[in-house]
Amino acid sequence: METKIKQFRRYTVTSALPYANGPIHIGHLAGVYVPADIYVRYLRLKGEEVVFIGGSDEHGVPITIKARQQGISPQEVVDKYHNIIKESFEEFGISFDIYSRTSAPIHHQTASDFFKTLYDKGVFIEQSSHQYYDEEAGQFLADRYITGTCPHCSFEKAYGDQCERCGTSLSPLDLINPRSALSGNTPVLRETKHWYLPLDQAEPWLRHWILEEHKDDWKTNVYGQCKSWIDQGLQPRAVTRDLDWGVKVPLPGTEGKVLYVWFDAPIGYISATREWAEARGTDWQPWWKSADTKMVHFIGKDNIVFHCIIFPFMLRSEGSYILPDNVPANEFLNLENDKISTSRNWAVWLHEYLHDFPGRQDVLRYVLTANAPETKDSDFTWKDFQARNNSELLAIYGNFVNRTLVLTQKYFGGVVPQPGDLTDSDKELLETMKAFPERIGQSIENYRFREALSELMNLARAGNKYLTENEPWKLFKTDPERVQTILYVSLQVVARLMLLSEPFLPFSAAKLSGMIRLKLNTWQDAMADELLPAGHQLGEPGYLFEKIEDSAIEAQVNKLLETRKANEAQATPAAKPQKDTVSYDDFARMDIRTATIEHAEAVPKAKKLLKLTVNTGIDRRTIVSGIAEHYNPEEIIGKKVVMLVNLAPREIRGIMSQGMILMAENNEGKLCFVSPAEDFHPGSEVK
Ligand code: B3M
Ligand code: ZN
Repeated sequence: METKIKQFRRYTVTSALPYANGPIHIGHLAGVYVPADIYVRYLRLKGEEVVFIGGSDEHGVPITIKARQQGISPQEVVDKYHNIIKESFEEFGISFDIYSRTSAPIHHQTASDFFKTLYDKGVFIEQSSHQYYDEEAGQFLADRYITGTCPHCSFEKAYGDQCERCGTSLSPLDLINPRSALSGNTPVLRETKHWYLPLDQAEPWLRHWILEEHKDDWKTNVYGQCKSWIDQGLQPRAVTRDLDWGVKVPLPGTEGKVLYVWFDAPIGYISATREWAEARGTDWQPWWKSADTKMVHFIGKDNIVFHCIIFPFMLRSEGSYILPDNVPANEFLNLENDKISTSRNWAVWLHEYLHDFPGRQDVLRYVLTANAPETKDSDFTWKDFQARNNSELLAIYGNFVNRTLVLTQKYFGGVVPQPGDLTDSDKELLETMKAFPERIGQSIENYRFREALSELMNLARAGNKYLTENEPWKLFKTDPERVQTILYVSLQVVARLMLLSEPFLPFSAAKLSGMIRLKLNTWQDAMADELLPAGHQLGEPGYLFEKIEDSAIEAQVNKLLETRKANEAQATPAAKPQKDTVSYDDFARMDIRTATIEHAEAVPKAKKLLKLTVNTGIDRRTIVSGIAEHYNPEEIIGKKVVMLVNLAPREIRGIMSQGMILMAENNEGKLCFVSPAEDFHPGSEVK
């Protein structure tokens, strides 16, 4: 629970800057942009001063790699995606005050100045070290320019900064068998100088600031991740790279060096605020430097360390900045029970959604909020999307509003009727309805958007139930006065729903505002007794939501099935063509037997080899096998295998190898034993 000891005068709300190397998908929306947008729309309605910052993150190695693959410049890559992203956010109603980009000159200036200030204050550790260099490409290999085998899980395509299979954060020197992503060559080590942020020195302060001061108001998933980072012990982190795409290091003699993308990107929030303030002719500094400003960073869980530890440490080291009050990071959204993945095209892309479901922004906003990964990963399915539209938005909210407006039109020409005496059920609804603004507001302020939305739906549900129980359509002939009261009461609920929906369903709220001819005012207005006075002329009733048919859902599900098929086809490599025919006699000359591995050990100085003792049923013999990168000696002792026993003996690394074990490659390129399905004794012939 947030304890309100502090009074804030303004809010600086940031949302993670998406990399401009691909479009936005529903995972980004559910994790970051929809909750951030609900939060700022609510604050604005409350009359708070808010700036909502967004922008594209246009530096970093993935962008330069994409440019190289496509044979275009990094600038062309980011121009393309920045525009797609910006437009789709706009159309989706993410109400940024500014959507900037880190290739903007004002950002280069701001980031460069920030670095220089820390440098002048002596914050950095300057250190030369050996880093991988590709001699053919003439380039140092930072982050994703280098791949190799993960030392933790043996995944062969781990990156220099992270293994995508086990998630471990890596440094290039950790990789086994490093390879340049540029040439495929084995890189060499070369000396280079870099600047490091001494995060190790931040530990006592972080323990106090996060683990004590924010113990109760930061989300448990965020707090837990921070605690585990701090407990593991923080290391100095290089904040520069040998690359030519990024913000140049502003020091003499540093040609070919830029700021690390994770150093410059969060400064992008500051640059964007400056750009926004300058355009309005106001001062940006209160938004970042006044103690009465509340700063909130909306991010996904993979960005926690950068926003809770590294960026705050940078801000604090600089000295004149405030720190975030909260970092309400979300977990991940899956799609149809599978991890969203750009490279596998397993995603619902925002620009495609907007194309396939025109005018249905609010449905997606609703589903992503109702099912938001707030405390744990959650799953988006098209079936659930359809059900939530048809049986919640349409059947509860839409139905209530529509029935109320249509009946008022029909019976009273669309004029709010004069109520008569109120029954207990009228009073009860009018009373309960007044508690909703406070309740929904509290949930939003505590970053519990799912809860807030479900409260909003409870109000719609209460209205719907009231209407169903009072059945004005049956009463009109006999008791039109009672109907006046019922519709008057229902209309008060409709107006309140309109106001309170704005943060969640801004398009529907605007539509409804037109239908009842009531402007969106402030959140506080929703607490008034009467929003639509008797005599007020309403507009034309219409539909807020429409049914989503099975065919629309099937089309989306089929699209995903196609993707899955394409991925599977790619994952199954085409088999090599068949070799020349051999005679039966040729085959019969090969003596293939079952055997058992009885002993295994590494061969000194040979990374790929294991020395095995196998029981062939005929004898016990030594075999040198090239499987050390696929199996540990301990795990294969006792293994039953198939082998060619009459292969001519051969000396390998001074060891006589007598035979060959048959292996096959699995889908991930791992060599695996070919073992008979049934149990057998050593020496049985394979025929
Ligand atoms: N571009 C990473 C991401 O999209 C990064 C966020 C930067 S926020 C300053 O996950
Ligand atoms: Zn790994």
